[in-house]
Amino acid sequence: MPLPRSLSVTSLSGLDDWTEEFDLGDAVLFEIAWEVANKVGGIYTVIQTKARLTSEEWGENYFLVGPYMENSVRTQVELIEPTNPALKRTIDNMNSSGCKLYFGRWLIEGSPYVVLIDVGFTAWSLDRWKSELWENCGIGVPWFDREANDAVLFGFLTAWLLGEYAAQCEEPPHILAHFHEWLAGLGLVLCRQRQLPVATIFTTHATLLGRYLCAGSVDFYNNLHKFNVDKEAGDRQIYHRYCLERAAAHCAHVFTTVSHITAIEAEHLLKRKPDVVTPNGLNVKKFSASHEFQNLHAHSKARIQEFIRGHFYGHLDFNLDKSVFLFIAGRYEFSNKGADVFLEALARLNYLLRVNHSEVTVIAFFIMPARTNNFNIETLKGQAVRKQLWDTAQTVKEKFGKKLYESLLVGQLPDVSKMLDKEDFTMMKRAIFSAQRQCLPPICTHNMLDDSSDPILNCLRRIGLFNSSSDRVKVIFHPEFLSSTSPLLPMDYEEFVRGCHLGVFPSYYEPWGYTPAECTVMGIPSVSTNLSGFGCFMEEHIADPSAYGVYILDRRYRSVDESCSQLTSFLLQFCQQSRRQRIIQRNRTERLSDLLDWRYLGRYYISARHMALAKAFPESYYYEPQDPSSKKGFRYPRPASVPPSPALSRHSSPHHSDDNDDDDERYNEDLEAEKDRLNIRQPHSPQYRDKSGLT
Ligand code: G6P
Ligand code: 1S3
Repeated sequence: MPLPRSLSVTSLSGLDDWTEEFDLGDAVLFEIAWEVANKVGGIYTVIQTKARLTSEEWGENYFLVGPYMENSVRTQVELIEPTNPALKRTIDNMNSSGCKLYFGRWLIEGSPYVVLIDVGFTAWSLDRWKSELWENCGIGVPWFDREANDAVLFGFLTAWLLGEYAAQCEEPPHILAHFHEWLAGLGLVLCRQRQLPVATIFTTHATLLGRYLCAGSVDFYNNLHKFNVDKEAGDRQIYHRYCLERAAAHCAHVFTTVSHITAIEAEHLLKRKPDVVTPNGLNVKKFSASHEFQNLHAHSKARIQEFIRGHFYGHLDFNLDKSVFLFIAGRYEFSNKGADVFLEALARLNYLLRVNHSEVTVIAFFIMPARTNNFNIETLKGQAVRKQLWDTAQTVKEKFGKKLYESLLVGQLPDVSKMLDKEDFTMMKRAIFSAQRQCLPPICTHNMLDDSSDPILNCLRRIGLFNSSSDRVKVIFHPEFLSSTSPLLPMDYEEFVRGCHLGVFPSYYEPWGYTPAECTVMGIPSVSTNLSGFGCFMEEHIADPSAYGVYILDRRYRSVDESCSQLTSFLLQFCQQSRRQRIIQRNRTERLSDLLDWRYLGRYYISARHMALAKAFPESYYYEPQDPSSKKGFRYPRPASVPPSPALSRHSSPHHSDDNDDDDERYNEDLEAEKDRLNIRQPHSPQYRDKSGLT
């Protein structure tokens, strides 16, 4: 008996309502990806963050399917007996036929069920399955491509699982299978070729050819319609992978991708226009007090400042309180992720800050994993020296405090000149001497294996950013993902992001881009581009993105040099903001988080599933496409209060300077920010203008 489960999404803080009347009936959803309980990249984040919402919608009828990876399973999955009788019979049958499948609960929010397949266990079938693939689909996979071999095994095993499940059901089932990315795509192709009763969705998170072409020196977006796709794939020795990807896109009942820009790319490179664009969301956590995220920023920033004190020991000739922390993070794809443009803009910013005698120091972090053999000595020494200075100060402070206390006890004001003895001075001098340094503070925190050919280091050598005293822009390259157990910078990624001022992600190839989205939900401004899915999405939904701390760099219609100038201009504007302006801007940024919440963006997945079920099972499901003109499309208005522009800033009280730090000022700042949040003020000034004259 079908369950009358109707899905609808209610309004979030004024975002548009949406209801899709849709009875799931007895449908069962399998979501299949190589990154289920297996962290490789962005697809893991999609599946992991979406799990709570999808579990709420599908309950006991939701199963994630991924590869069995022993290490991840040990820490993330609780293995249990399957609860669904048909699935239990399916797994038992497959396991008694030479496969190894595990069933469990993935220990993340929503605790979804997972079926994990040990593909290596069935490697004995690889040759047979490859020849079947060749005979039935004309796709030949070479022996040396290990990833493609895994894709073949995973594909045949998932198709087997779905076919067996269908056979084990007592009533004709309504199975919906959602496959992510080419590595999982073959299962979909086989479901269609075997005519299984399965509604299929294929989501591509990046096209293979797009990623390869962009990494080369190709003017990708202006030539999308011109590429000879077969030749390009053949030239890069990925023709078989490309065939698997293209076959999955064409066989799917519903084809989706993560952004409009990747939809255009898919149309040209995979030759099918996506039916639905499914933007990536996040699991947004709201604090009970809205200013809590500002406190977290201050707390994490203090921890980064401590690290900086150690890293720059002997060269701390800049004001840490007037320092701005920028960062780029992600997979180390130098030009695809825009590290090249960021470095060039930093060099220009350094020049502008120097000639303007700015008091601001910029510290730019590069968090991109590369091949290393551990931390370097100089970096570790920096933290040890800082610790020693701290301990010395604590010892002296204690002695001083004790003498002061004793003097007060006998009713005397202390003679301050006698509070410290010779020994104390000797100890302090020794500490100061040990904190002298003959070399410049290091750029890189680790020993790089490919130091001489590393693109970031080579670019820094060329542009001459060496952390010298006269530089207003300092650089720290941390070629490893962050971890709270690191002896150097013991912070996890989220804590680190919260403590920074601006994330800079000037990507050239970025189908979505989680890094700026994560910044936004934490209330940290970021730079993205109009070639990233995230940047385009925000441009579409916000009237004046930069006022909300979402700077969108034009990498589509400008040359690289022009984009570098525009980025320099953004960075300079950002550096010219007062603390109050940064606080206001962070409040605005954080206000956008509802837009990136799965509770809002999950609607596109619901539509795609509904559409697929209606296509595969027209007798049971009906999908009526919505009239596009009836969708108003939500847009955040331009903020009504004073924009966070340096030129237009006002003092919160007549006697304070912009960067005054005392508590009154902070209170005023927060009050101003709160007024701004509640839109109490009247419209005050025209749109934020670029004053730097750089663009
Ligand atoms: C948060 C805190 C404030 C602090 C500020 C520093 O807003 O609540 O107390 O003054 O961060 O901001 P900044 O942009 O200078 O790091
Ligand atoms: C891809 O991961 P990437 O960093 O290789 O998928 C992500 C999730 O959809 C997406 O955010 C990213 O842009 C893609 O590039």
